Amino acid sequence: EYGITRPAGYKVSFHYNSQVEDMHFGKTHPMKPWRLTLTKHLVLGCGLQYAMDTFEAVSATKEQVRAFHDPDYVDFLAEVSPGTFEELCKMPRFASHAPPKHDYDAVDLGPFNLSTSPGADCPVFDGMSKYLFLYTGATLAATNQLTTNQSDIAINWSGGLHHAHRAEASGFCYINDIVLSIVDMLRVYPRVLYVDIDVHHGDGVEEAFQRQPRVMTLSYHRYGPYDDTGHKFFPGTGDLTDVGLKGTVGEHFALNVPIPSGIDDRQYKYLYESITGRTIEAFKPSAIVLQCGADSLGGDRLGQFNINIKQHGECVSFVKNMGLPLLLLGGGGYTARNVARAWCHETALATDNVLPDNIPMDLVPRPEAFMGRAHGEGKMYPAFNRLHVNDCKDSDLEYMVKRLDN
Ligand code: TV1
Ligand code: CA
Ligand code: ZN
Repeated sequence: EYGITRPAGYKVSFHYNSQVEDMHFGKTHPMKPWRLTLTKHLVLGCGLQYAMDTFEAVSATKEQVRAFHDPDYVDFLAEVSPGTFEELCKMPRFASHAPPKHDYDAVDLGPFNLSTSPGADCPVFDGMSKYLFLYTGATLAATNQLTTNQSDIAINWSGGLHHAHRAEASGFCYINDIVLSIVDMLRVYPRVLYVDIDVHHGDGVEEAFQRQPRVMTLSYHRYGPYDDTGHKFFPGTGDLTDVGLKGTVGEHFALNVPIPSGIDDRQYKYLYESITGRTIEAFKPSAIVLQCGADSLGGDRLGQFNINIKQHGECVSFVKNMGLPLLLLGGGGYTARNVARAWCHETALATDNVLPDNIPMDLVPRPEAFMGRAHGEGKMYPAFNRLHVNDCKDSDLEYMVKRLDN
């Protein structure tokens, strides 16, 4: 309908299973799987399915998940539900994974950082096992398309859960599908570059490969105090000095770009293109995995950057232009309509299509709108749509590029 065509000379595959959409982390939890429904409808509404091979994902197996995760953790994830949680917690082999209890803790945490308390980052919810093994299955199918040369770019917007550890859920992430994908890629590719544009630090992926010189991890993220509470922006790691595990062969195969709040398109482009460009030159990856977390967009409910969809998409185009096998994954993204617009636009970029203008690229209200002028009537934007004050100094960004350039 919009003149969508298949890309010339290369193949793109799209991996998804609609069953992930029906899940609820909890009433007020910011992670909304239905953002994937919006994304799917926008992708299909634009006709992008005609530009790629679409695959219905099947669940990963426990054995596949054990390629990175602890076997007890995998069994727990496969069996847990709100109804079985308490009983499982009492079983000795799971109870041994419980954290020490403090009565000042805001939420009760069970084994593996899982919880049924309402405010938990990683709640146990109905259908959780299905959800976890499905998004992982989609990432592994996408990976298989690349490693068998059946696709040049493979996409799974339901994946990209970068905080999960070997035996611990963290920050809305339970199974680290990214680590599982890269472990599988290492069978066929000599070197894999992981780039992470989610507003949070890709700590789980970095940690998993901290001793592995064949995997370079590069994360751009908000870093520093969250606000005036003194708390650090989650997860609080990923400083400039964090370059992989010292004294191992993995040292210097991790890079971190800690960024203050409010970074704009121009500044982000400068950082991203100079640092990613030089990293690719130096590391010479055989394949690239890009975690496209959409919480780095302006107006995100949790994020604190001011970048627009156009620049977010240019991060995708930049690595795509390297012409290497490319895995595109989702991740964070908490203002659902913007997540869908960004990932649909990036599906179009991956397939060399241009979308009609009625998918807005500018999410961030202009400063004058924020001041209540441009939109007349003195109307204020709702709190979650407010621009963040830009604390990024160009001179500091230049300093970071120089420091990382070695
Ligand atoms: C339940 C209900 C959980 C409301 C969590 C925001 C909630 C948050 C909630 C929340 C929230 C975080 C912390 C918790 C430090 C921890 C997918 C002990 C309104 C990849 C994960 C952010 C980001 C975790 C994941 C963070 C990703 N922020 N309301 N929780 N405390 N956790 O700060 O990188 O995007 O916020
Ligand atoms: Ca990041
Ligand atoms: Zn995030």
